Amino acid sequence: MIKPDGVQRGYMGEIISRFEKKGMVCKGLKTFMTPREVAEEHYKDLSSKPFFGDLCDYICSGPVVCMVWEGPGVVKSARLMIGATNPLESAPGTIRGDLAVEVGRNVIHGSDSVESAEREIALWFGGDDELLDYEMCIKPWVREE
Ligand code: IDP
Ligand code: MG
Repeated sequence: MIKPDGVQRGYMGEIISRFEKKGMVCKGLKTFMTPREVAEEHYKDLSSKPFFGDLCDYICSGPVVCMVWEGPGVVKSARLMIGATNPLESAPGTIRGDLAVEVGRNVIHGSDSVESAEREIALWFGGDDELLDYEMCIKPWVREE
């Protein structure tokens, strides 16, 4: 998910392009103004942290872009492309390493496990009618199988 700072800074195209170029397939994408309850549910594991309130304010402060990307090992691969939580520790070449300087303005969220991805897709998307089932015509040039 591209966070509100990523949208406001004009990085939608840049970020989407990185996943496209990698060879991942976009199975869902939408802009969304996040209701407070959705932000709190999304980050419920962090509800005891001192920054929880500011984090939910941040996520609700403007439109986000929710995305579902498919590919081999996509959760781990996307997390590597996104970089460390603190952009000052994210490697150059990663999204956060290249585009951000503060942990509270780190431009993108990525699911940290397949289970989290399933939970988050169910939370942010309104069911299967918002997700696509298709193949890219370039698939044989990206995937060996
Ligand atoms: P992640 O986004 O890399 O998975 P998490 O630990 O799950 O990192 O934290 C979720 C989000 O909460 C981070 O992306 C960041 O925006 C925010 N956050 C995490 N740690 C801090 C902190 O120490 N101060 C302020 N915000 C934080
Ligand atoms: Mg996380």
